[in-house]
Amino acid sequence: MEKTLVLVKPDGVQRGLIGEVISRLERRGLRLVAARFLQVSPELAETHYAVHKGKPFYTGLISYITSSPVMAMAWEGPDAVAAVRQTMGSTRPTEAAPGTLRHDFALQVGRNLTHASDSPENGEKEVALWFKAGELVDWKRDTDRWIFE
Ligand code: IDP
Ligand code: MG
Repeated sequence: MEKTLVLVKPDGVQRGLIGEVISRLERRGLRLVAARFLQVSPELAETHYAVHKGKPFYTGLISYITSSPVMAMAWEGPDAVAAVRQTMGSTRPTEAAPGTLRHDFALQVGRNLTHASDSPENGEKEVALWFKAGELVDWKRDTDRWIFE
């Protein structure tokens, strides 16, 4: 089953929106696999955002993600990566579709509430970066057959 990493970033945690994010992903039908509430170290932040190193917003991005705890989660489902990114909305909140998290709860790109993996390959990589194999729970829900075809 495809897996994706979701972070409720420091702004979402400070604003009390962890439950809102989880609730939307649950209602969508995705299955929670792992969760960890943590203060992100500069090392983890730099590895996670290595692809953005050198960009003008990089330094601000590292201070943003390390400024307060985050809620890190792994979710799974068919097309989990695309489904979660759709529920999050576009990177820039003013370009995010109405009804998405970033539209409904954010205004600026530097405070856009969530992270979600952008490809199945990165989903695998990021879940492995944030969680040890033993922290991923392999389970079935009674509702799975009504959500997964
Ligand atoms: P994504 O989070 O939608 O995948 P990316 O392009 O991977 O977007 O950028 C990672 C994060 O970096 C964004 O979510 C946002 O927090 C931040 N970011 C991206 N572009 C800018 C910018 O132009 N100014 C400030 N922050 C930015
Ligand atoms: Mg990204």
